[in-house]
Amino acid sequence: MSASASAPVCYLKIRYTDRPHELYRIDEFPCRIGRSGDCDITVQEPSISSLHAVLALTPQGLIQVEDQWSTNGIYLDRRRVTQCAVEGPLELLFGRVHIDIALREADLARRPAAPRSPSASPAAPAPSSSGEASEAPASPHAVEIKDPPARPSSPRPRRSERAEPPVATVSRLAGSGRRGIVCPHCWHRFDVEEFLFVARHQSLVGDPVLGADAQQRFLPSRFTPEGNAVDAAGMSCPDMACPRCHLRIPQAASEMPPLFLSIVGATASGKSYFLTSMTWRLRNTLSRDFAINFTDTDAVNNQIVNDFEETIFLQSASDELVALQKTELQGELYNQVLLDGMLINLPKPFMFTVTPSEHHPQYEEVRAKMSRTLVLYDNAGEHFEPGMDSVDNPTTQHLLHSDTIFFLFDPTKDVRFRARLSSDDPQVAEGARVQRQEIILTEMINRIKKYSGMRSGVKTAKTLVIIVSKFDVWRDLLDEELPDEPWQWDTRCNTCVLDIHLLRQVSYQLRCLLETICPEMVTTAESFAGDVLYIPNSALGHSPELNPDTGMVGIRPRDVKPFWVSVPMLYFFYEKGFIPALPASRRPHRETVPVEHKISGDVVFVKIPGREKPLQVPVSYLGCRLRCPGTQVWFDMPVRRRQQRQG
Ligand SMILES: Nc1nc2c(ncn2[C@@H]2O[C@H](COP(=O)(O)OP(=O)(O)OP(=O)(O)O)[C@@H](O)[C@H]2O)c(=O)[nH]1
Ligand SMILES: [Mg+2]
Ligand SMILES: [Zn+2]
Repeated sequence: MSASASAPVCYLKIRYTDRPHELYRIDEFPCRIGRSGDCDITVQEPSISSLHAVLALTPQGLIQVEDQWSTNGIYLDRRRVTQCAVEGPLELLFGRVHIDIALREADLARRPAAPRSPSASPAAPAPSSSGEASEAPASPHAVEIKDPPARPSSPRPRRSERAEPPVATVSRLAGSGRRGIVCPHCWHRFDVEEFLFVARHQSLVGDPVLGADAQQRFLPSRFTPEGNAVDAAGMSCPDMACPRCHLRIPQAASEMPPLFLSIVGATASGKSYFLTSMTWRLRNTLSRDFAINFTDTDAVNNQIVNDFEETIFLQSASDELVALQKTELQGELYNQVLLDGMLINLPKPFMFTVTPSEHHPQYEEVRAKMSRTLVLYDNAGEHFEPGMDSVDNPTTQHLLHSDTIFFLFDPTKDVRFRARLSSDDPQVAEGARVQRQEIILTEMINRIKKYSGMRSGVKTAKTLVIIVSKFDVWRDLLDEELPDEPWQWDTRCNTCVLDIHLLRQVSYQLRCLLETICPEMVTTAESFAGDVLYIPNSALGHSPELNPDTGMVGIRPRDVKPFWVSVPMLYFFYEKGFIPALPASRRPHRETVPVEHKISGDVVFVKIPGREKPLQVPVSYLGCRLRCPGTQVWFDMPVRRRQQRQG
């Protein structure tokens, strides 16, 4: 993609002390800078983290440098910064490497050539705050900076300045070619050789990041024949940890690339019940119906969700009222670590190992692709509220790494839905809590945009699934008979195939319903993602009841009948190519009417006979067979052409 004349551009100079400077012209954002060969700009220097920083665009179009939880940080004027805008020329220190960034190439050429030591006395005034500094390369400040004796003297950088390579344009394919390990706790990206090991000898306790009681973490120099590290007391240590947050990463998670998935929604929208019912169902159906094994990567990490599953599905007193606790804002669901002198709460991820079963029809071909660690996060709804995102509480940063987001929209929290419902569910009772859920969605979008530098007007490549929860309460509003399982056995595959045509058709019906009742949800979702799927869902299949003893709502385990609870995840697996779809030839026969259509941007205008106004259908439904919500006639959408996505 080439930049237009008005597109934001900046220039970046790496002032190495021992080799020629490098100069880059950057017109693609976000631009990743780090030691890893996967970064857009690779800086081969030990003090640089594998992914150290990104240059991102703010929604206002400003270029911003953002630290990516690097170990040695970014310094501006000797102060550690997590982000700073590139408004004028900036002279930064990434670990021990001097990196200058400016909006104009000419501004970089004027920077003082002498390298500075990170331990130097006060640095020159920041160019961004003092125009003169950037104009005066021979300023006293530049002279004042002393090189450590071992460092090369100033002529060398000058030579290298002359030997500078021609300006390179950094171009990058969005999301392509990433390697390395991503920590499921702090999302730090690192190379496999950076893994720390967890000391096992009892005497080796006290860790600077995890506290005095934690076993020490160490970079090993000796290994056992099995590949375990050997700690200072000579013990064999199999457990590995992240070099940044020091939290333990199960071995399977280090071997199988992660698939991050975020569950988002307002408080009490049903996220925890959904997660619990979904994982329980997946354990039971995936192997039987789709030849996929779905197991805990590590029982310790998944203990909370396992306990939840037991509460609802393995309860001995199945007639007693039980309830899952509300997701806490702090406490046992979070790991507290000391990073950069700050106590930070990181949400505990749930990790599942997904592998094809040996009887999978294409076992050999798909084994590598399908062996993945599914990493899920269950936040408290409050974490998604505006203003709840902070440096010391980066609890929703997984959003950046997830390529699919499940957003739970709860109709019982919407007054307009409530007005159409006649249910005795306590959640729709007069006075029960209501919430504007598009604000949560907007905040989520803003966070993703802010941290990833997504340009305004560009849609994300992430898939957004709007899960409309508590279907048991609003079932009558959807004019559609739904089968319990939208998948069928396929004798050729010897597994089930997902009825993707039904899912798209139901998604369209549901979209029409939401567009009528709460159009802002549809507009907000579709302004962010080109691929939005709407799925009805009920984690419980029936309403909770008020427990007179506690005054809280609870459920009786024997009544729980989840509905379509595994469907969003099956769709996710289908999108990843893990499970097959029902062939179009096996769709049920429908009498369709011929329609005229016109594609305009991301909308298809479909002229239906007997309807005055054309239907406006998103292009993501190209190739689908849909039912017109008003006339109830079936029609075929034009066939999908290649669509461009970005983000
Ligand atoms: N009718 C009905 N109610 C449900 C269903 N699933 C969950 N609920 C109710 O929704 C309420 C909130 O569910 P949670 O899963 O705790 O909500 P949450 O989104 O995790 O909330 P936070 O943890 O506060 O963010 C509970 O009182 C449940 O009884 C469902 O399928 N149908
Ligand atoms: Mg919860
Ligand atoms: Zn980490």
